Amino acid sequence: MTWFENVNKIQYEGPKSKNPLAFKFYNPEEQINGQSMEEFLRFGIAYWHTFTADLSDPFGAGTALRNWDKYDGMDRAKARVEAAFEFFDKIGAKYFCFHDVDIAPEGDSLRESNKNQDTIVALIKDYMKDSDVKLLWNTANNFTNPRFVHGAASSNNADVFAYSAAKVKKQLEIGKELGGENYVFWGGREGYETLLNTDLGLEQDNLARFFQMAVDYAKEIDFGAQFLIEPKPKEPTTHQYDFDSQSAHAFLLKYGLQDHFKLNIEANHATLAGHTFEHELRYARVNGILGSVDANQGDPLLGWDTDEFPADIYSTTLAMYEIIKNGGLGSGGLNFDAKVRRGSFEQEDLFYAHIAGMDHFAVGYKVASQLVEDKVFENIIDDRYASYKEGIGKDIVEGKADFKSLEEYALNLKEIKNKSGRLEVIKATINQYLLNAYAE
Ligand code: XLS
Ligand code: CA
Ligand code: CA
Repeated sequence: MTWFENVNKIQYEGPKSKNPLAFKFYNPEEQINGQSMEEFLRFGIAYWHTFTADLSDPFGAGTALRNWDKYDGMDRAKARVEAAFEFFDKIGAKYFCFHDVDIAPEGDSLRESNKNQDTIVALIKDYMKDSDVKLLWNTANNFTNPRFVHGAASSNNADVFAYSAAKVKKQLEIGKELGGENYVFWGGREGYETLLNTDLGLEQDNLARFFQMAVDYAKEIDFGAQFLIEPKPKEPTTHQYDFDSQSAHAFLLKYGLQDHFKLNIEANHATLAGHTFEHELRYARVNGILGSVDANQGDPLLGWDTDEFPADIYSTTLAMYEIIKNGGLGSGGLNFDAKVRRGSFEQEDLFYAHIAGMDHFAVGYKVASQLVEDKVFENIIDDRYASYKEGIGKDIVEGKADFKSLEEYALNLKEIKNKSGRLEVIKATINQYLLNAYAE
């Protein structure tokens, strides 16, 4: 039985290939800095967008044609597992990610939902035995069902807090069962719609209590996955508590959770927060909390979370620069939390889209490696901050200056000379690296 009969295993054919079912830039075996592209990039497939979603949007019904949709319920869930593992093998991705509700339907009770999870998890485990695909992360969907209308861990309703905890407990057990390398918390409904009926202080305290319970339980069952918080500023709530990297970091520090969590940075969430993707990565990197990446992009003309496949090689280059400077993503990876457009409804579009995403990150990786090797940004920054390497600047960073010594210094300054930031030449240099990387 095959679910993608028109597609064979995707091969690398090089930049000149015109075959839409081949990689042009992602060559899994190519060595960069003593590591293969495959080892460094750690691509992951998002189960929800690729196998579960039907491409509906708030204005229209689903358009996706998926041949496993001829089944219903648990039969469909089983067919999806088969299709998923065929897809992982053909596209050559070594990781996948899922929410509980992506892999198995919810039952009429929590008990029945858990039973459905167990059946499908056993099947996934069987497939994993025969392949080298690993679980990058799993998570509990505590946002879709109407019970989460007022939030999950930050709900005003303690019964919902308890129910949410039970769902995360189950997913921690499943993560352990499947050898998950990370576990994600995305607070889709952890925020508020209006302050007029919200106890913001209690909600945040409860969210922290919830995270601490998760940390304690993972320890109790000896589940060593890296915990990740995925920031997003809004959507579906008006204001989400894990707004961006910086606010998620402040939250972790306030509640003493910083040793247990890193961040899962999503490109589209960065732009929704009014930041660039690289800003979010940089903030996480310099603070030692860059854990994993949800690789997609938004549409600057649409103000919502469009989760498009990454196509902007300027952005993937600057993102890969951060990841290289971070020394890679450790147990994290590049998960395509991206969906084909509603108009790209054929099954083969899933391959075209992932090939494009993988190629665009491969380009970014290659160009960023060259930028790092040539110390392009390092030299610019060294030169720009040179005033802190000697004299008064050195005193400041070494803690030898105070307001009195600085005043004395300033009173004797004859003239302040600034240097140009040279932004135009820097941008031109990046474009030159991009254009030259594959020139003959
Ligand atoms: C939604 C989020 C979500 C998380 C996992 O915007 O990206 O899919 O990645 O719950
Ligand atoms: Ca995401
Ligand atoms: Ca998203």
